[in-house]
Amino acid sequence: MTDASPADRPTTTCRACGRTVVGFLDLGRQPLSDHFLTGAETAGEYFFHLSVGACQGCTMVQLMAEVPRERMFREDYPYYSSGSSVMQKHFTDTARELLDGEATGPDPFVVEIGCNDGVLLRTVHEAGVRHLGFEPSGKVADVARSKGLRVRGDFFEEGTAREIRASDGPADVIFAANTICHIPYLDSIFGGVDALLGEDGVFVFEDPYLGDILAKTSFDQIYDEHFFLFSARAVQTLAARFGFELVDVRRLPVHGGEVRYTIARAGRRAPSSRVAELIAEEEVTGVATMARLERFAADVRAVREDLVALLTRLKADGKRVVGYGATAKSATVTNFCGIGPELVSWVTDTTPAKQGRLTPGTHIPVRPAGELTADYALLFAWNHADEIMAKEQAFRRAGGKWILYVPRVHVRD
Ligand code: DWN
Ligand code: SAH
Repeated sequence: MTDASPADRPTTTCRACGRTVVGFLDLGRQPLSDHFLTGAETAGEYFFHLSVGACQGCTMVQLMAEVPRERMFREDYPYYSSGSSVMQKHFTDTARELLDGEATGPDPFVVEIGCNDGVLLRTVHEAGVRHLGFEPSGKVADVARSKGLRVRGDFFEEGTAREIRASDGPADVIFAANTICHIPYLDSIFGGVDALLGEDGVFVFEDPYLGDILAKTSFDQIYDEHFFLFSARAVQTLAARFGFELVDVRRLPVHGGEVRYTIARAGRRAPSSRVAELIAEEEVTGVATMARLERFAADVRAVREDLVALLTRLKADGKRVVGYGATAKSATVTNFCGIGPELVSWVTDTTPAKQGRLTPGTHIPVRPAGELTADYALLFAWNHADEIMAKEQAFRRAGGKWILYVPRVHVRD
């Protein structure tokens, strides 16, 4: 792939501020990252063009094209948040923190956007605190309901938020994990937050952090669902545009590096020093400058070359390589690198909804987790490396080796 000259780069309109977004990385033709297919479905598979750019006004990094939300978040959306024990603990701890620090009034009300299978709200419910989850994906929402949680099966947006304000009153906390970065229609989100949040309430959300993505070359965080790659500076500008203020940031180790943003109505809370510190750090590393982003794009192409070269060599040597974790992220890696079943025999995954199906675009079979019999396992779920390697020690003892591509392609034996 050759670099386009600046004048040739694609542009679009920023979904955060309306100014011009200039593309810096083209990841090509890509499928829906969470659409695991039956054999019969491969013929009519949906594809879109995945490329990413940065706003020349507010610096927000974002996709250059949108996939309609109903194609992604459907009845059979197959990601279940409780599939990782580390994430279960993370969300139990997060819920306790919100309950202790924010939901302290006489009858507090906690709302979650994208509550999925109830991994966080469960703790809120057990504490006897009034709650509501918004979750448009049918089956995962049903799992949350089976835990006794109150879930509205709709997209959170201004209209649905206003209805809840009218029926339930103001929220003390509106929380979202790995969901706000999925939502291009930010005007409607902030309109909804404005309608539903109490005067002294907080809007707290955590998402993959651009600074970590650049530092680790984790380009697999870019896929249809991840519309925005947030930085503190861009989120601060965004919040201000809607009459809110970024009052705290916290770096988190989960999912390869995230930031939790706390937003309040402008002037209601004194911002912590962490906000200015993180933004200053972003200035030093040049997080959203075109020069840094173009360097990232070059790093991404180098990872592709190294990974394909390694897998091709292993195949020539007669080694069996399997994938570990049929992640949404792996759609970007396999489709961008052209990795199909000839290089990776199958992918193992604990999620029943993915098993017996084929990976999006590249059609690698997904098999249930069982005995890991392979020479090499390509760790697509690298963000859960500690949890997975701890339970797969027999694989290593039997001579199996892990292949990782974050932060660069390497083999761990
Ligand atoms: O933002 C998103 C994040 C939170 O979840 C969504 N857009 C979609 C999804 O992304 P992902 O699929 O890349 O997430 P994970 O958490 O990296 O997916 C892990 C996959 O690996 C799941 O399919 C479960 C599986 N797994 C496994 O087979 N054995 C996970 C663990 C921990 C395991 O031990
Ligand atoms: N919060 C969970 C789930 C993240 S996956 C976690 O961190 O693990 C993203 C979730 O957001 C999906 O379950 C999807 O159905 C949901 N979602 C997407 N757009 C939404 C919207 N506008 N309102 C509410 N939920 C939404």
